[in-house]
Amino acid sequence: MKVRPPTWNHDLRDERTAAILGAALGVAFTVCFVTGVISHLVQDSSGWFQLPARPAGFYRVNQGLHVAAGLAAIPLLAAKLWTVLPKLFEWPPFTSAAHLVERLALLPLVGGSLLLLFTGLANINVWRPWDFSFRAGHYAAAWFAIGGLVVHIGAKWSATRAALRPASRAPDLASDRPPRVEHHRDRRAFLLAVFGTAGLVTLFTVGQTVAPLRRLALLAPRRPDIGPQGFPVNRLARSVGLERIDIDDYRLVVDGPGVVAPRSISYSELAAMPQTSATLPIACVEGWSTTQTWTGVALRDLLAVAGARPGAEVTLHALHDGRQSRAPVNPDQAADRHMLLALRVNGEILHPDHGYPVRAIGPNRPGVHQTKWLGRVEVR
Ligand SMILES: Nc1nc2c(c(=O)[nH]1)N[C@H]1C(S)=C(S)[C@@H](COP(=O)(O)O)O[C@H]1N2
Ligand SMILES: [Mo]
Repeated sequence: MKVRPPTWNHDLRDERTAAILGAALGVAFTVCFVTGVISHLVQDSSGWFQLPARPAGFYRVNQGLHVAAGLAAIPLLAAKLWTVLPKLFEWPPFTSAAHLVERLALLPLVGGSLLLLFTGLANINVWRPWDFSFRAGHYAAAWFAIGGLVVHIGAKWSATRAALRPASRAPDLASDRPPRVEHHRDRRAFLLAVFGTAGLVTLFTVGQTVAPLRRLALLAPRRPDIGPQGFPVNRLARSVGLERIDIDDYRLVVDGPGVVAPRSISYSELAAMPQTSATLPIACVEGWSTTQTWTGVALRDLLAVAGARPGAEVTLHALHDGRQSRAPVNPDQAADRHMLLALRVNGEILHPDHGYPVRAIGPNRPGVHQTKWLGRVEVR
């Protein structure tokens, strides 16, 4: 005789419920994986993979999808784990070599998924209770999870397809009793609650990047319309000691082996150069974005003044050191007329927290590359 806690026999723990939740998670994880790999490669400045400047909003959509799909996956994963929990206590633990492989793949799949959702959620809330690099750790966990997922899908493909057939009368996972009629009603209510929760999580967070829904972004870590000059700030000028800059001493240096005439340009000289305006988003890797109209000197105009060779690789340097103080500009973006060194936003001089005196802002760049408090443009 087998002894189990009574809830182990819950009717909702059947193949069909598990299959429906699994299929939804498969979609969410695939979206997260593809968008995540793109974002990772884009941030890897040495990388072979470089985003073109156009379409200007691609990265914003990529990252909005990444974070939205990850957030929606949290209730889905919780429900899925609850549904299959009895299986983890199955005895004997495996019955064949194939079964053993399938079960071992659950370790990276479940472990990796939990790690991804936890670190992702913590990171977008700017809470980092670990000492590894978030990006490296999150990326490594993604490969574990996706490896486990591929094995899992391979092992479960036909069973899942069978369980998803409309007339499926899949047996209870944990007992041999035939399903009851009410069972289907209960399952529908359970799935409605789970997908409803995922939907509400999306509705109350996605306004951080989908402007028309911004008033509903009640669960989002950042409200897209709150902050100096009407949009948010993570990194304050105070935190890098740049809240007061002596503008008469300020110089933007343009140098490096890629220029024939290195320059050191004052703020008033920059303001006297031809000004270009562009409406462009800051699209943070954390999934929030804000679109503003920026005005300043086009990078390509500045490069022309310094006699940069065409196709040069540019690195932007902030006036501070450390985290996020440098960013690459690839040749396609450097040649774009809207790759700006902005002095103004919506007509106003930049607030110190938005990078006064000069910040980078260009099309299709991750937020972390839109360097604030620019001090140097290095050309190679
Ligand atoms: N110099 C500098 N520029 C920076 C950052 C920074 O920490 N230092 N943060 C970047 C990030 S991650 C984003 S998303 C955008 C907007 O960040 P903010 O919210 O701190 O303004 O600016 C970018 N520019
Ligand atoms: Mo960011």
